[in-house]
Amino acid sequence: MTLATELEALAVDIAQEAGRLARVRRDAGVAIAATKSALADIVTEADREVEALIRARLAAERPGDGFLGEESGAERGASGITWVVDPIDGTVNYAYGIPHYAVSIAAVTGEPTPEQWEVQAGAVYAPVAGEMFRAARGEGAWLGEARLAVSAEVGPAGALLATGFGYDPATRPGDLELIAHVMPLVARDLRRSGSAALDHAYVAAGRLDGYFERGLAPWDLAAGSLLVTEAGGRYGRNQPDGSWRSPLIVAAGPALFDRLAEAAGLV
Ligand code: LIP
Repeated sequence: MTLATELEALAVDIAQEAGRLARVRRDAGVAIAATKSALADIVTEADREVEALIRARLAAERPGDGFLGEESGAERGASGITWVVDPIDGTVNYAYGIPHYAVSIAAVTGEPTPEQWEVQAGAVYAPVAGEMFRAARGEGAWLGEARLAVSAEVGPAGALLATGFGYDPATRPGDLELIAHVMPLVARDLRRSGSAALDHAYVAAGRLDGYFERGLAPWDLAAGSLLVTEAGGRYGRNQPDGSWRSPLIVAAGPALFDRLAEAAGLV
C-alpha cells in the first residue's frame, strides 16, 4: 500500500461515515445555521456537524496533518499533508431536499492552495445515490470497484457540459455571458447540478463531456480535480486576476479540453 492509497482508504472510510450522518440529518429536517458570503450562500447545522465529525476522525487517525474546511477554516499541520474538506457540497440542494449532494475529502501535499498543492488522494461520496468516487495519485479513479474513464470523443451533436453560478449576484452577468459564449461553440446541452464535486466526478465517469465554472472554492474542487486527471482527463484553472472570468476551472477529456478551454477563455 502506498501513502496515496492509504490516504484514499481513510478518505473513503470517513466520507462514508460523514455521508451517513448528512443523510440522517437531512431526513430529520434541515436547519439553516447562517448565511456567509451572500444571502444565497447558506450553511446548515448539518454542514457544521458533518465537518466536525470529519475533522475529529482525521485528528484521531493522523494528528500531524493540516486541515482546510469550508466551515471551520484552516489549521496547519507538521506532516506536509493537508486535508481539504467540503462536508456537504451542494448545500443548497441539500437544504431544499434535492438528493444531489456529496461529501468531498482530499489529501494534498504542498501549500494548501490550488495553485501550489499536489492532490494525493480524494473521495467524493454521494450518500443518496450510494456512489463513492475515489482516486489515489497514480492509481486511477474508481466508482466502487469500477475504473473510471473520461469520455473518449464528442459526438456530432456537440458536448454535454456542466457549469454553475457563484452565490454573489454580481457575478451572474459574467457567468451568463460565459455560457452564452461557450454553448454555441461547444455544447449540445448544459447541466447545472448544484454540486461541483459531483460535476467533477461525472466528468471522470464520462457522464459529462466537460465542466467549467468560475469562482469555486478550494474545497469544491480538490478531490474532484484528482478524479478527473486519474480518469485520463485534463484539468485547468486560471490564476485569479480579479476579472469576471476568474478563477475559472475547466475539466474535460483530451478530445474536448482544448476547444472548451479556448471557448471558456482559460488562459
Ligand atoms: C457549491 C458548488 C456549486 C457552485 C456553488 C457552490 P457548496 O458548493 O458545489 O457547483 O455552483 O456556487 O460553490 O456551497 O454547496 O459547498
